[in-house]
Amino acid sequence: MNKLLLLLFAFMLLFGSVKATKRVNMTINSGWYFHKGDIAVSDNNFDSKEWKSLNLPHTWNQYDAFDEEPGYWRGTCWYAYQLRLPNDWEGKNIIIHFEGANQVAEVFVNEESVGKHIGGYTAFNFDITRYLISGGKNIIKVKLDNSHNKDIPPLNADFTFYGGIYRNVRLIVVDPVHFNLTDYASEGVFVSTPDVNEKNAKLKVDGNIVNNTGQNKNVLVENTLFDKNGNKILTKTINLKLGPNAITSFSIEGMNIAVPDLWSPESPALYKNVIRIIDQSKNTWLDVVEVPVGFKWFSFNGEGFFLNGKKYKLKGANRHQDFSGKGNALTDDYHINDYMHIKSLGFNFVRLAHYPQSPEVYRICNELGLLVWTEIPIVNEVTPTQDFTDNSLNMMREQIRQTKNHPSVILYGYMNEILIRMLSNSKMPEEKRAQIAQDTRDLAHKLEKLTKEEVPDRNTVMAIHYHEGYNHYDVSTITDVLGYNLYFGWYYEELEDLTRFLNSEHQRFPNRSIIVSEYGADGDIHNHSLNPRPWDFSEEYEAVLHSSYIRQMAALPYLAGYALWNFADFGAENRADAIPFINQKGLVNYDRTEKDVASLYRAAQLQIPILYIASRNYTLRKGIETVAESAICSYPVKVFSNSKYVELFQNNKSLGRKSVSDYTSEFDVPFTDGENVIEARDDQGSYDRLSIDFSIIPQDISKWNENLDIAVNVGADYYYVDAETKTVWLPDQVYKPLAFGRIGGTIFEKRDRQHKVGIANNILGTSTNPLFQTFVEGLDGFKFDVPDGKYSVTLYFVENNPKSPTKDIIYNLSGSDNDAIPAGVREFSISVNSIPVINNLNLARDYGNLRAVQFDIVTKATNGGGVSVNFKSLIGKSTLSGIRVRKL
Ligand code: GCB
Repeated sequence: MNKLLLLLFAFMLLFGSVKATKRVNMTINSGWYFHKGDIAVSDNNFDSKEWKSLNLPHTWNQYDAFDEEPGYWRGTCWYAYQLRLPNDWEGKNIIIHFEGANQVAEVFVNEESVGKHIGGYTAFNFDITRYLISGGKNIIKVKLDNSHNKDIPPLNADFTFYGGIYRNVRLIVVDPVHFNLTDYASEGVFVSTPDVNEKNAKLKVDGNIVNNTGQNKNVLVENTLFDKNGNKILTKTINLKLGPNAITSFSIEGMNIAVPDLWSPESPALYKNVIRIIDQSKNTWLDVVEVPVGFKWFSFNGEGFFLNGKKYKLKGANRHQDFSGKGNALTDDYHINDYMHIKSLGFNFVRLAHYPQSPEVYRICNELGLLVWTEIPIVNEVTPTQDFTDNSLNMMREQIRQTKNHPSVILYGYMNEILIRMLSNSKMPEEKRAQIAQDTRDLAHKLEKLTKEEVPDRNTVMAIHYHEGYNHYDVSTITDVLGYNLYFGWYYEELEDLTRFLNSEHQRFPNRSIIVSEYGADGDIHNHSLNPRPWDFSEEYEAVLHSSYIRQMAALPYLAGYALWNFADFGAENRADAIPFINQKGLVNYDRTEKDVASLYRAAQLQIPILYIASRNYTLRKGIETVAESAICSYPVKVFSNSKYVELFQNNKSLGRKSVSDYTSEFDVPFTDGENVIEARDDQGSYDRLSIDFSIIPQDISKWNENLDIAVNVGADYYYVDAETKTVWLPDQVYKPLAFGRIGGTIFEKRDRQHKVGIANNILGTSTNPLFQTFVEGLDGFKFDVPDGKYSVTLYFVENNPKSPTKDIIYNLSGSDNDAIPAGVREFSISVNSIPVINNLNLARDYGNLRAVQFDIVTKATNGGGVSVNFKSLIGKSTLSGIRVRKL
């Protein structure tokens, strides 16, 4: 067509003489049926109790991934939906689009299979037009299986693989001539910005058009770019001949934008690119797609990351896609809220760990200004089969085609700690290792090649763990950027080893582009410590670790950036820490309420004044008087701030002004019994306030009369507040006259990793893991020098004997010699104030391993003798996890 005709056509469009056949794109999430377990495709017995009505998003592992039973249900389930076609869809093409279903889905329409999809984290769709009956009721069914499958990544990982149709399902209704939606469930149109600088930007559009009519078609493809205010910047139109029942590709180039408004996290300027298919003969728009465009350029090298010509530090958070009580079945609002929350803490970067996330996530990141690392879930190890390779490559291609239109995406990743299984198996022969490394490299090279072909304008990345093996086996040199998941001061070594290690890697590999792709500590808002250490799960240690990392990483100029682990706590079925089945390295809890560290990042990263009194979740405190009879307990209070000085007040009295370092200042506060109003002010005019209800325990408890209640978390060095009962559990201590404490015994030190006391197991029959996970063995007694009176004494026990996982295991107890007896083979008797109360307590035999056992005993203290609990070992060592004495 000549220019004149094009002009004429544009004129007609302007004055509305061109009709638009609108594309319909809508969710069909409501009114599905669900059947747990496999059935025949012909089972339409939706009224039976085997089928349950529900709305999507849905997962069948919402609850069982968090109950005491090991594992969660993995197998085949069915979903069904009854679809009636409106009359005006006659003659249209109908595509059913799944944003994500975990993990192998087969879709049926009216009992005919329309296709199968492998992989739980990418979208897929099918053109179901020819299977549908117009005017009648159509039954769509999805057979979905989340069984473990050695050929589908992820094979195993530290997160729960919830099964279900856990994202939106959509119907897309289009003219038979439309952009190709079934090209790996992409939009069928790909917009790129091949060359951008401050003065000029180039825009390019590629795509495929499906012509499902039996005739040749002459169409126009019109591309229009609008700026953020809706002003039209340019239009370019091309002619295209579409063969009958064929897919035709097109490309529109030569579009230049002078002085583009650049996209960056600080100023996420988005243009809108509208691409239309116009049927010349009928003056009709046949299909239209809108794609956001952000003009920017970026690069990674050994000196760091550069955005729009300037050095730029990526400050990021990883994020998993599940939520308390819901598993991964989240509506879009949950996703949007998370990324708004991340942005509000001053981050400019996110790693979508460990899998592609909902389409809404990428869209919101474009808008908010969050740079994105997206990855496919090849975690821990690969299977050396052709199917695993094919599935991985397919997932990567799906991920890329589905997300490459998003300007926020800069990094495509494909492996996480991929040698960890092999490298942590010290017994594996070298030959086997070399083979695994070779298989892993082969797959990585294939994924690398595919990614470079698909998105030459983005960078590739993988995340490795702290092990020289990645260099040794040449896995660390494959991607453009290397992410290091580093847990110094948590799983290994000390906090300051971070700098030492990164500097040495940078010196050895000066051209390597490095991101710290994970770091963090588990923190529970119910555990609080005056001497925070790794694995006490205290909020205080979590803050200590992050504060150290923030300081160290800010001083490493070559570091491209970081992404902490993790924005939020998340479901991880194999964990049994303070809260079982949850990885608690979040800045926010599983329900997104904040932990202290969230505000530490606010102070460190936001350019606005921040002042925050820390340990904010710890408003109910107890402590022993610092000086006898002073009725005062000195207790540190930290304040996070980005000002120079902070002044702290307690009940209106100034405690002085202190300088801030590492965004923190610390005060010693002389807490008094009752309400303590703590106020902070800084030199930026900010103010914060926290009311703390403090109960002082006298050093000499022998005259304590009112509300005497002493609860001791035996074996623990931190305070623990029971979330439900609000009982404050004090740290363990050794008995001194006039006070309380244990007599004899040693704290059990055998968490399965460094620095730890206690055990990292879920305790059955209780929701208070931290009370039971620490304990003392071999103790002789526990004494409280309380005044005369009536008391309730509660004793808490747990058996920890990995060899006795079930009740009623018969031990050969004959001829036992104490030292040779494994933990758990024990029998002891307890007397309270000389009265035998529990005889021959054999926890393993009578209650089984790892079950919370509790006895409440009523006793009387007379003649100044206090409450005295005595342990007599009969076999092995006595044990005690907690003790509480309450005045009745
Ligand atoms: C890692 C893994 C991540 C885990 C995390 C942890 O290195 O990449 O999936 O959740 O450590 O908390 O241990």
